[in-house]
Amino acid sequence: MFVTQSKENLFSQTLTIFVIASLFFITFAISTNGEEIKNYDGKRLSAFDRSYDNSIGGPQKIDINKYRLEVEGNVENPLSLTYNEALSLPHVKRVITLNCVEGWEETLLFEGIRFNDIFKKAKPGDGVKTVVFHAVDGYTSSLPYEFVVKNDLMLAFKINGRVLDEKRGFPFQVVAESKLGYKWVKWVTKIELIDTDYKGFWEKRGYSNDADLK
Ligand SMILES: Nc1nc2c(c(=O)[nH]1)N[C@H]1C(S)=C(S)[C@@H](COP(=O)(O)O)O[C@H]1N2
Ligand SMILES: [Mo]
Repeated sequence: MFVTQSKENLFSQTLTIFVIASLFFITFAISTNGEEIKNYDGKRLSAFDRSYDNSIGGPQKIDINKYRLEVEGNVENPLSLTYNEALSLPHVKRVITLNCVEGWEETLLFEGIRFNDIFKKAKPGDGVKTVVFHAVDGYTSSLPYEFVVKNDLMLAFKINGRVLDEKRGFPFQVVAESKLGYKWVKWVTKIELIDTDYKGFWEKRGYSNDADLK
């Protein structure tokens, strides 16, 4: 009976309960992937979860074990990186605002890898003019190579401290800082470097290929 237990027994019981509770807590913290960051650098961030979705095919499921980030086109060293290989590149964090042509905007803390680090590995050839992004839903868009290099753009894998999900573009979203939302390709599978201009999904349908914010 409990009342007749020795002090040692009580102590080991308490310790066992404490250890089990801690394990539960750690498992929970890992599975929820940490608390969402709500404020950063004195800036109030928009929410990670939203009800609306304006992507051409809706949320996309990607099997991360089969996933490869391909880098090809006019490059000396074509790449086919696993998720972990891509994440082994240095990480950067920035608060950036996305503006959609529909009129809404959101300010989020993006964490990602730098295109310049990817390019360093792939070794683009002379004459590369455009970076084309291909996505799992068949969507494409592009940015001028010089623009990506000079602005040190990133390919994000986290928003507000949380790993991207099926809606947010897991595993990677292009963070096309200072360009309209349709350049921010989600569910990226391939980065293609070409020597010509390119028109993506919305650009072919009449949206400006510059996509500069007005
Ligand atoms: N693969 C893919 N990426 C996409 C789209 C899409 O339909 N498919 N829509 C674009 C448009 S129009 C906008 S405004 C942004 C929205 O990104 P968000 O989910 O980060 O707000 O995603 C862009 N990236
Ligand atoms: Mo958009």
